[in-house]
Amino acid sequence: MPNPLFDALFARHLGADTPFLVCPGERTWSHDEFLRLAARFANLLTELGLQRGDRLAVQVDKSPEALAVYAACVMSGVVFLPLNTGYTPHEVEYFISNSGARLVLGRPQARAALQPTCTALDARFETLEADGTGSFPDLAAELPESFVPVDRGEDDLAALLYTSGTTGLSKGAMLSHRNLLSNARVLTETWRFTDRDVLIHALPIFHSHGLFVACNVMLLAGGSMVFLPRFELNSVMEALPHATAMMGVPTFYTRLLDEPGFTRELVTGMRLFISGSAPLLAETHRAFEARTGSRILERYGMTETNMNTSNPYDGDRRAGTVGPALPGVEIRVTDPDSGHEVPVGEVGMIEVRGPNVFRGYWRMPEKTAEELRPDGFFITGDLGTLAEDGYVTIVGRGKDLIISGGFNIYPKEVEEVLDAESGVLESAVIGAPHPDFGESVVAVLVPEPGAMLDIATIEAEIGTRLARFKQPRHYVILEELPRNSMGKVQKKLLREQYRGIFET
Ligand code: MCA
Ligand code: AMP
Repeated sequence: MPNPLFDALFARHLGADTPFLVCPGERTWSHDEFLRLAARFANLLTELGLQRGDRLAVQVDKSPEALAVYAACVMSGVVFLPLNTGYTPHEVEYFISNSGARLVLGRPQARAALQPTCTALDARFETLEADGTGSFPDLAAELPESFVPVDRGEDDLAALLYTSGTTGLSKGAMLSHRNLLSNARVLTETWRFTDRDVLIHALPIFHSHGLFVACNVMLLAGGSMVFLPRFELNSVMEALPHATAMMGVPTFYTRLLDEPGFTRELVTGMRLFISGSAPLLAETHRAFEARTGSRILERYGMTETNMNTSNPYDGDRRAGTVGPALPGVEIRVTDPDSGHEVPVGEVGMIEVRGPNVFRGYWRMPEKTAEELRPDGFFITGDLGTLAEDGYVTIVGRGKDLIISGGFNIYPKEVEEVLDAESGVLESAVIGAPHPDFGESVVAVLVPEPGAMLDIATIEAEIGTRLARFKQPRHYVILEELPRNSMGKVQKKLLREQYRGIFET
């Protein structure tokens, strides 16, 4: 019976003694060991009554076991819904309820906060710890290590990844087997991954970048990954001499460049450094080449579309651009008002079409219709140009979005929480350049007449509602917000005024 992702990514590794996940200081998992664990988990999902198409929400630390849950979902036809480990229980409740998850897998310390929601929504809660123990693996301990994969079609959902929007409301991007597999195939080929590759994996596995771009490509290529719990400079430095490739957000590269021990000699075995999820400054690109002799390969993607463009493997990896469309992917740049294509070289809205483009937002047909055109083009919200030779340059965002260290923050969501604070009349949240995270969050607050705002109290209170990465790192108090003649807050002015706030 067909199951496109299982057939392409996993079936070929059954019984293979080849290394898959190298966990420094712990152990190396072979492909076969990994698949046997995934099969036990798949058996458990079935035993717990989850059926094809049911959602499994997962908020756990990165570990081989956590990745095996993804594999188990593919095998059993369950839709995998990974969640940022930084989200507060308050944020997670929305995802459980919106997705209608049947099972929630969390860290043990989350049980007290999430169990009432799970009970109310008829979802089961089980645990998985960073070291791979927990109630979920316990329940799977005695189950068979083989599993007949459930029949799935190309258009069936494999994953639901939530992404925020300018309205502050998170939307579940529905990703099909076709979406994920077509992209994994194209990337493996474009970036020349083979079973001889060893990828440094220091990204989280709750986003497309660390999960699909990295893991699906390596499963398809048959190589191994140095699987690190997070980006920790020393561990990455230790891994570099044993690896051939790394995928990262720009912060990875600026942190490496800040380390004097990061030298050309350390990376002689590395054939490829890939960057994405946020803009890589041209100066970082040049400094990296000067230090290592390697040109970082920058690519561009989104949760809804997987990867869209990539600088070439051979040929010109142009600093400040994200390269041409990947094979099979179409890019056009349009006038945001009319929707008509703009002339070559002119700035407009980047639109994308191809087998990589998602199937729409979970149970939000009106949101889907706003962003997915009837001809299949997805309106990315990114502004850019398309050169004569097909290279895309992103010049800004039409959407009000801050990207901090590769994590997206929609100002509206933060403003809503700040506006609810006592004494706050209104707020405006903006991004300012940050030396480590690329951009970071600044909150401009206007107090109610006569109110004295205590920032420490506000920080403590919003900490229970917003993940740490979304919380402002600088506060400004103003008597009023700058507005244009239509009454709209002029964020551009605020961004200009506070752009130096994080400079060292
Ligand atoms: C951690 N913190 C952050 C971030 N990460 N704050 C803002 N932005 C962040 N990205 C918080 C911590 O909670 C901590 O809080 C403080 O900042 C300092 O933490 P630090 O130890 O410096 O951070 P870290 O653990 O080293 O993490 C930084 C990181 C990490 C390595 C850049 O955020 C990361 O791995 N980012 C990758 C994100 C990613 O995979 N994005 C892909 C999205 P406190 O101040 O309380 O101590 S997928 C996507 O965008 C599309 C599909 C694409 O194109 O790829
Ligand atoms: P997400 O919603 O987390 O998938 O983030 C997708 C957004 O990240 C895109 O719409 C872009 O704004 C941004 N992005 C991803 N890759 C790049 C890149 N190489 N350069 C600039 N922005 C990028």
